[in-house]
Amino acid sequence: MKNSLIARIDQLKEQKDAIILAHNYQPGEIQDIADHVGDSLELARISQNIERSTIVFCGVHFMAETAKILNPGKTVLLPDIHAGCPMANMITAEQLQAEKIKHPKAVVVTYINSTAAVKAISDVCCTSANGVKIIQSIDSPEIIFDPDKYLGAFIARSVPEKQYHIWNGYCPTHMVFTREGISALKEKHPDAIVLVHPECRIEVQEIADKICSTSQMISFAHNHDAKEFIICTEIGLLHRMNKDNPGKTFIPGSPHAICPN
Ligand code: CIZ
Repeated sequence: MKNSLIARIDQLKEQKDAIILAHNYQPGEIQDIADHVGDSLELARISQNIERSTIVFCGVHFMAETAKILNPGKTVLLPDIHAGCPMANMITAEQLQAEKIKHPKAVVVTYINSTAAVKAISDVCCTSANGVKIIQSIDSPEIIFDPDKYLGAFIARSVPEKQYHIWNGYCPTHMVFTREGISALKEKHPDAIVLVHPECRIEVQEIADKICSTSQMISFAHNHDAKEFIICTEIGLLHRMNKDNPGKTFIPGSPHAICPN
């Protein structure tokens, strides 16, 4: 049954001149049928070099929207139109406009987990993989960062010479990781390296061995000698980590870290 479904998907891809992109947070079986798997920055870059006329984007709304912004001439399909990102909906363009009026000299840096309307009135857009570099490249001493307060806090700690106005948004899925939960796992697996996504609470960031985006977690774990890793991000990422690293063990920081969207 599964094999015939996969064959049918492959056939449809040819017929419709389509390619499938899947985010690192997708379930394993979706990652396995995708032509490319990656984080939002990698997939945005890949989307610009695609020869096919249709992109099927297995991710949440803002990711497919980004692919469409970068490829206005292509058809971008989001298989589930209700796959939104709760964090992206935590700030509206009107709210950001009001923030800009309050801090007229600040440069607005918006996390890619945001709507196109919010991006349109921002100065720069960043991802969790390049947020620190983006802020370091900005001359202005004053930054409005939105919508994620935890990524904002991580960036502010990494580039402390600037003054920040950080929006109060967050990712509900990353809230399931707690200091107690990770400490208990660390007791069971004392040699494990703790990799924490910057969307996690500050108390969890504080006990990380390394704070990094999904793509950075993948390369860090691949290149590190350790055999065990505790992974604090959406559970879909473990599929790729397990596949790429036979002989290493990846322990979810919480079994509940499943994005409902
Ligand atoms: O940039 C992305 O794709 C997101 C949402 C997280 C990450 O760290 O990859």
